Amino acid sequence: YEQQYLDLMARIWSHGDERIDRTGVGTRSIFGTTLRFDLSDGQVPLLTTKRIYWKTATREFLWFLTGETNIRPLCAQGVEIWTDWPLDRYRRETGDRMTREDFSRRIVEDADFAARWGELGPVYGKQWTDWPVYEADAAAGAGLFRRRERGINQVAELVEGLRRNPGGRRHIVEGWNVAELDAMALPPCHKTYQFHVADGRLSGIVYQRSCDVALGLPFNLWGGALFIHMLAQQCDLLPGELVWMGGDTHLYLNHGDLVEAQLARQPAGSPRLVLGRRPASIFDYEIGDFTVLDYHPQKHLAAPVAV
Ligand code: THF
Repeated sequence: YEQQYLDLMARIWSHGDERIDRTGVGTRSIFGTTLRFDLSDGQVPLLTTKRIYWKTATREFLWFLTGETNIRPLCAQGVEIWTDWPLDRYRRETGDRMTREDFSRRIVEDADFAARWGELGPVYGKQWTDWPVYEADAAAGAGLFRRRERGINQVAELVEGLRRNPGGRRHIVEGWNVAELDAMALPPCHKTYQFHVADGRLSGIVYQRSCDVALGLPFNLWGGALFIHMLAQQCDLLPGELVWMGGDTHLYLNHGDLVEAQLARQPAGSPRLVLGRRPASIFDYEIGDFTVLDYHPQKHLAAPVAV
């Protein structure tokens, strides 16, 4: 299964179109790619050619499900994969060169500081669990609308929908709220999830408009697989297949050392995910509920993240 990832990496590195991207780092990019992974029997697309911090990726995913959009709960758990964007904004707006370690510590220790500087805007968690709804407000006058107190919980509705009407073609969770993109620190990358039930098995598509193949994709594949495994458990289905589709699928030019080192390695083993209990709802999973068996990765390969 992992060979697909390595082949994608090799193809981008040798044939990708080179351009200077939004971050100024530069990428090689191809457009429109598909990967498929069998998730039956607990299989997961967890890379073995470098260590993937799957607990970090799981904590991020559980954070999405809480609806939270502040990095504070992540920093409090030692998860720093979102810290660079708020830190960048803090440095630009204050001129202060605070280190990442100090910034993260301050976010955890000082609630007011976190409220002021740790917010990413209405990103994944907000759209997934509280997509805004506007209602006509007759009291305020004709043509006036008011934001309803509770938005739409797409994830709760997804679980409901899969249980009630497994054959449906509308099992979708959407992150791309066009009206709110400007308020987000970053518009969603893995923007659309669609699910499908056939023969008692739950499959899912992740559509990702922009993909950092070296750093992001291993996390995004894990997230997609995790979502399917959790939903299958909640809906009394078996996990089927994960289909990953990428729009702009790229390697950053400063990831060359990682690409060469990783392409020189051979995948080995088939890790499996075990869910230790069945929580009352999709929102009640905890980090201790997830165990990965047979994971013996080669050593971690570090690479800088483009902000
Ligand atoms: N922006 C860019 N340039 N790349 C991304 O992967 C990315 N994301 C999210 C939003 N914007 C992005 C953030 N997710 C890492 C992993 C996921 C991220 C961001 C960074 C990362 O640095 N991973 C390292 C270290 C992990 C750790 O320290 O625990 C790794 O080697 O895996 C993609 O959704």
